Amino acid sequence: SIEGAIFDLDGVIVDTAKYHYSAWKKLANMLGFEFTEKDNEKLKGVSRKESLEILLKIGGKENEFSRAQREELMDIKNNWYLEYIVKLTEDDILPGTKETILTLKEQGIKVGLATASKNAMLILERLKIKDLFDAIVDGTQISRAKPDPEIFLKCAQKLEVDPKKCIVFEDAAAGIKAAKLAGMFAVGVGSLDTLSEADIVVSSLAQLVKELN
Ligand code: G16
Ligand code: MG
Repeated sequence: SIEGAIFDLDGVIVDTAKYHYSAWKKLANMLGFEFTEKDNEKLKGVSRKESLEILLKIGGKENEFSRAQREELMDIKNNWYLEYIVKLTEDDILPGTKETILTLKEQGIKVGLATASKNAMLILERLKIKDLFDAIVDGTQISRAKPDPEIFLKCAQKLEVDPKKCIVFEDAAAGIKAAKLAGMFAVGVGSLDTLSEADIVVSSLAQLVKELN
């Protein structure tokens, strides 16, 4: 039986994925190449550093920048991203999110958040949902990015729940892989094309809530 539920942030609870995409696209254009929505799937759930590496490879510029320049490029992208993030409000919480979390809690299930984002605390403050979680693991607390299972195992540990008794809600292929490697039940939130490794796929948490009622 399930004793813990772990949520991804970007793309599951709030659609910051579109802001990440806009900011990365702007960076690619600044560097002189195109970056499509399809390219962007590869960046979902992946750390900022890894995302830049993937982006540079897409533009054929993987050998062009020093470590210091790469840090600078990541800062530029993050500042563009933050321009969107500071404008977030409670209205940006995706439909079905609170209902899903509260339903789980009513059943005595502990609820955690596992996000690769280093901006997570700012986002949670803007959305005013920090207190909903019994445990939070963000990008500042892990050393290996998804698809490594580290982040989910750490979250289960904080929740004091056996990883095998955890269910994960994820929108990224890398996150589904990480959840499966952690021995958890993986719910893909999005489309079956990109999330075929998940145990089940729902189009959104709102759809999940509808199906449960
Ligand atoms: C999120 C996004 C990724 C992003 C990563 C790092 O992870 O899905 O696309 O690259 O965070 O974000 P930041 O640049 O804010 O540190 P998740 O795990 O919440 O989907
Ligand atoms: Mg995500």
